[in-house]
Amino acid sequence: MTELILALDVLDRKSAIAIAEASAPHVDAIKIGYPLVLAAGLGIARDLGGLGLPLIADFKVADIPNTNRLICEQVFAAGFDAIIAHGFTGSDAARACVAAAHETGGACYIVAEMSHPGATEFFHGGTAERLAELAVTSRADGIIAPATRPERIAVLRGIIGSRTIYSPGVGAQGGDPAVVARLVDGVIVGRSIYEAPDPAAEAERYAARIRQ
Ligand code: O7M
Repeated sequence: MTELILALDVLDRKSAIAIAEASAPHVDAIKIGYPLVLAAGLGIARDLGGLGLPLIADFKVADIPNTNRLICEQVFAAGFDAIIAHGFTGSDAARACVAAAHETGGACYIVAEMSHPGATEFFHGGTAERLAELAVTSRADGIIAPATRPERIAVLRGIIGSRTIYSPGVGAQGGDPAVVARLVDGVIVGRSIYEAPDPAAEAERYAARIRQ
C-alpha cells in the first residue's frame, strides 16, 4: 500500500509538534528538512520520536565522502531513521551516506530527479537515469522522483526495480496524488497538509486518495 509521508516544513517547534501529533494517525512517516531543523534544532527528532513514525532527514547531502559520513552520523545519532542524499557528487560520496545509514539500521534515499520546473535543466538528458543507476549500484534503499512528471517516474522505476520510490510534488506543486500513488511507494505531501485549516483532516483525505 502506498505510504503517505508528511513533509513538515514549518518553522516553529510548537506547531511542528502539534501538526505532527494531529496528523500521525494518517501518515506513515515524517520528512524533516532544513527549514524546521534550522528553526527548531536537530532535537526536533527526539521531540517527534514518541510518535512512533519513521523520521526522514531531508538534508539532500552533497559533499565529499568524509563530510557526508560525518553529516549522516549526526543525523542518525539525533534519532532519524533515514537520510536523503544527492547522487551527483558521485558513487563514493553516495556510498558514504548509504554505509552510515546501514550501520545504524537506517535507510538512505538518493535524489534521482526533482519536481520543480527548473529540474529539467540538469536532470533531463540522461542524468536522472544515471542517478537512478547509481542508487542501485550504491545499494541505496531507493530514490526520490517527481510527482509532477509521472511519465518520468515510470522510466526511473524501470531502472531501480522494486527499490523504494518516494515522490514529492503533489498538491501545491500540481501533481495528482491518485495518479502518482499507483507508481510509487510513498507520496510526500507538505503544504497541502500543514497549511490546511485542519491538517489532520487533510492528511486523512490524502491517505484515502493514495490508498484507494
Ligand atoms: O508538498 P510541498 O510542495 O509543500 O512540499 C514538498 C516537499 O518535498 C518539500 O519538503 C520539498 O523540499 C520536497 N521535495 C520536493 O518538493 N521536490 C523534490 O524534487 C524533492 C523534494 C524532496 O523531498 O527531496 C528529498
